Amino acid sequence: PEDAPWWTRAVVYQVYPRSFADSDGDGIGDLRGILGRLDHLAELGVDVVWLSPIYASPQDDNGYDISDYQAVDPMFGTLEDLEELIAALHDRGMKLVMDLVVNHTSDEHPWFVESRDPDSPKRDWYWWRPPRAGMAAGAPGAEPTNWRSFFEGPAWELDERSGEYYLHLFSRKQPDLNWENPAVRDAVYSMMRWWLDRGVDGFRMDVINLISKDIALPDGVVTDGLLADGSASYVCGPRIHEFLAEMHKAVFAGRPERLLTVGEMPGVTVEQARDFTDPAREEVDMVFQFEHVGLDHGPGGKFDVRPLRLRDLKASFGRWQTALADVGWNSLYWDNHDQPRIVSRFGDDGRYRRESATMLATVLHLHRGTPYVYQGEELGMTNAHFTRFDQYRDIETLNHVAVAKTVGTGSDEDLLAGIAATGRDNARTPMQWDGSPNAGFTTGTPWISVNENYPTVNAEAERADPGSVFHYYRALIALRHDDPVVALGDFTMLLPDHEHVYAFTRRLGGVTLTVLGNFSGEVQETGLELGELVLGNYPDPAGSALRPWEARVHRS
Ligand code: ISL
Repeated sequence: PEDAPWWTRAVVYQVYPRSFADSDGDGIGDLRGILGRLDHLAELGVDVVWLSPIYASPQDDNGYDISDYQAVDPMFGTLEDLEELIAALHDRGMKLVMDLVVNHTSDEHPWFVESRDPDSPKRDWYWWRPPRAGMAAGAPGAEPTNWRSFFEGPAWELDERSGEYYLHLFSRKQPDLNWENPAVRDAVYSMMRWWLDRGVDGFRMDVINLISKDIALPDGVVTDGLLADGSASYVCGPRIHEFLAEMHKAVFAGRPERLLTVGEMPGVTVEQARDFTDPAREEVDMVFQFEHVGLDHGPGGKFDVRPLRLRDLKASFGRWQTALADVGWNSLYWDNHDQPRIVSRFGDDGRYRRESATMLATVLHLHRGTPYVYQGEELGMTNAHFTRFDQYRDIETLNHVAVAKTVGTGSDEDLLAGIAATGRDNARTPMQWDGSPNAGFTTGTPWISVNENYPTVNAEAERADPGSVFHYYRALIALRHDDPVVALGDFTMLLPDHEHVYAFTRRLGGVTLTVLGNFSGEVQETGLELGELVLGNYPDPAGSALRPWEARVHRS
């Protein structure tokens, strides 16, 4: 246990800068806003801050479209502000992990601007292709492949200048870089070294398992309409392990012990994740997988929501715990800037908001892996509960609405219900600091509405209340720091078929922790023999039955 990497005992906190704290009243969060709120992070006890993109960007996808990797967007501040933030975090014993978005750039990045010229040496830095054989550029279906973009419509955009198309798996303002070209890879690695030399402590790598494409660019199988899922050609593509191993050698070799790397990997399987995180292969420390956040998606995709079946969640998490037990490492998350709020999603954000938020936290944090807390999760912040289309800002949501309205099936009511349940803006409403106007987030007009529940759900109120979600998160984080069983114990699932109770043990050196979570608003009998209570979300201890949304950790 002593020689286990430091991040087995660490908890990471994600800051989405646009929505965290605004220091200058323009309605958008910024770096000086974060600097003013470091006491909150220190009090919570987190070890690492992961900062979503603050680089120069046209903000088509809130900064995940970068036009200069080595500049801070003026909207967020200056490079000096960032250096001050790094130093201030280090002074308090915390690390800073930056977002690395290198599957694509902005179409306004100088590399892409140059690449539009067919004769430029940068032409091959992106995926340029002529129209489909025998078809005129711009004709319906003339795109080089039939792939659908993640944000609706074809994954190819025609550029009139050359009459060729470029690939964009996300928005048309996010052209995909061509990782086949060694000059692209070198440019990325040297940019990464530049940041490490400035003191950053690692990277969260955006959709990093999409960087290697099948160069034959085959069509996908069409299921409806004209477009197809092309993911077989780019999810964990042919050279992905080679590229990540090469990156590790070029960027991290010789200095990895203080660093943390986490690869965001939609569609990654548990077998692949084990390889990616096998320390002997030197690729990444851990990955974000997506299985558990797809369990409530219906046949119509993420906006077609159905209730979670707890057995599916247990089967999924259980499989990941087992597969990465001896080799590799899990990351653990409920929320981030792309997911709805967990207390609204799998809990009860009304009567049992406090109980269900803390139960969900207990179950997640007691697994083996590195937990990630997304800003506001530690307050039990809820979904936005928007009721009108004009309240939404996210490109994925807005494109989905536009397509649904064109297709014209389904009512506005159903459409609004879908985006209210799973839209990404649920996680992007401003951080709720106190009960003052705009929740203390800004003195100006926030770029997206503040959740109406801020007078009761806010950091100031929760700091003053020992029974709050905030203080419960503090206790959970401290438990991981102090108890080697939480960090490194073996995992065994209990009651896998129980429909409402999540139960498991962690074991190390003769100590057993038993973790219980009631995923319902009714009393549930477990029939389990339990030891001394270490942590629980009800003030008074009870017997073997679990009260509504109760969570407990017992030691024996
Ligand atoms: O948000 C999603 C659910 O529909 C995913 O498809 C998401 O786009 C995917 O997880 C990749 O996310 C990352 O890359 C995107 C960016 O929009 C997300 O915010 C980022 O986390 C493109 O850079």
